[in-house]
Amino acid sequence: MKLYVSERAPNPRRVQMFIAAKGITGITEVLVDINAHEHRQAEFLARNPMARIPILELDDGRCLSESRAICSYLEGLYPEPNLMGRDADERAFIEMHDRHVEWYLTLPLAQAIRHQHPGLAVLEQPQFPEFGASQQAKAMDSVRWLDGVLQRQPWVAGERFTIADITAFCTIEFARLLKFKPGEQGFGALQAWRDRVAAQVP
Ligand SMILES: N[C@@H](CCC(=O)N[C@@H](CS)C(=O)NCC(=O)O)C(=O)O
Repeated sequence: MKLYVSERAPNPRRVQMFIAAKGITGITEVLVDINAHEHRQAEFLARNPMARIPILELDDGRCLSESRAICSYLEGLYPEPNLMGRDADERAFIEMHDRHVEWYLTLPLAQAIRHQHPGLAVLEQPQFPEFGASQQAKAMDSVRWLDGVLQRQPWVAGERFTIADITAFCTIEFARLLKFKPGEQGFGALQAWRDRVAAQVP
């Protein structure tokens, strides 16, 4: 299998961390230069018409995009260590936590960066800085929420490390582009959790 990734991009990083956490080997990484718009060329669009990375190209040539779908596929192929839930109950609750992070933290934060950071102008045109600032405020509400969650429990979805921690970690790391460091902004539980995740997964 081949995984199409790009340097410093948070969504491919989610899948790369998932692969590392599972100890999966043998997937070849293909580097895509999104700043040079390689992902908007016909060859790439044939693999994902949405022009987004990551993509997992299967050995039969089919291409799977969307980070969570790729993770679900890999979880099925490599069940251990389990990162997405062992039964219907656990699967549903882990998915809920993962989606809370993705929709209420990752998405506004990504918009904040895409619309405010000069380095993202090559991908996001036109940029609307005011919209970006409004999204940053929403993302900060979710940061407060997540810090509260992590004051009560060790991991985002509860008592063990799951895909929800990977999604949240990649998001918090991406927020460095806005000079966000949880510990320096009073989010001690979030910082301690971030350091534990960093120590656990390459
Ligand atoms: N929902 C998608 C989002 C993928 C995505 O937005 N990837 C970014 C890189 S992190 C991308 O391909 N950006 C290219 C662009 O904005 O043109 C997923 O979960 O994989």
